[in-house]
Amino acid sequence: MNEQTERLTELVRGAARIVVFTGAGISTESGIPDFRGPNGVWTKYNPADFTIDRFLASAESRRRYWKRAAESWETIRKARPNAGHLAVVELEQMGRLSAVVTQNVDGLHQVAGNSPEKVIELHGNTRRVACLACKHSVERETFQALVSPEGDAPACEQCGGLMKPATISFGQMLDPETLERASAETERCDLFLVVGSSLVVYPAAGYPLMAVQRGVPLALVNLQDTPHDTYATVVVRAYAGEALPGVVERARAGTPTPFPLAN
Ligand code: CNA
Repeated sequence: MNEQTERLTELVRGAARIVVFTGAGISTESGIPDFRGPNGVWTKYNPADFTIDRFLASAESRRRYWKRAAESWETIRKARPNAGHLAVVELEQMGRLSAVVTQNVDGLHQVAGNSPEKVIELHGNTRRVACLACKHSVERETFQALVSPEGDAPACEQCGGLMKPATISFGQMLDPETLERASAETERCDLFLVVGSSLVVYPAAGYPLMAVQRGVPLALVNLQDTPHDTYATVVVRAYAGEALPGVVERARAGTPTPFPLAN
């Protein structure tokens, strides 16, 4: 264990209300590519093809969207949680996790075993498909099977509207209630732990800064530099799945019993 990992262990040991804030980096070890890492999605695709305007533009652009979506869905549905996700579950079992605030849409925190009510999904969840007009939603697994190989997707069975994976595309509004829940958890946490995020996508990247403004320690576990590194109490430059399990284990070993939370 290096010095930074030791410091992170101490912070976890001394915290009772941890917010774990995750990005695509926590899921790369499960085989889901991130956006901005060296093998990220943006090395192959143009972000402009992923905007809501592009989706709404024409039947042809929606066919292209669904053809690409079929590929990424295959990766996500087969992915299993990795040691990083499991370490976050262990934090919950220790009674120290207030919330997971995630930018991820893969649902792997819940698959790993975190309680669904602890997971705040800022950018939605791709395991469901929802109508853009009436919000009626169905399981992605069932819906994807109805999309033709050419990318023609069925309309909403309730109102005939356009169906799209229940994620926030670029240019789409984030859900105010979800943002509010993430703010409330950030306001009451005593450690803000970022795992696998480039911290360049806003408003999400504003939460760690909100914690810093309150004087709460900010810890980062990330392979690359981020714009928030200078505000962090600890920066661990490592694979999440390699660093986190040891940190959580050692924090647990050094603590007699979890103290009660004022939930
Ligand atoms: P990003 O911008 O792609 O950044 C990922 C960061 O994680 C990079 O700085 C990497 O260096 C770092 N990283 C990669 N692998 C690891 C690892 N194993 N351990 C530690 N660090 C690692 O992703 P962000 O989440 O910051 O960007 C926000 C976007 C990406 C959100 O809108 C997400 O919805 C979107 N996204 C989500 C997924 C998913 O759900 N798994 C996948 C790809 C993109």
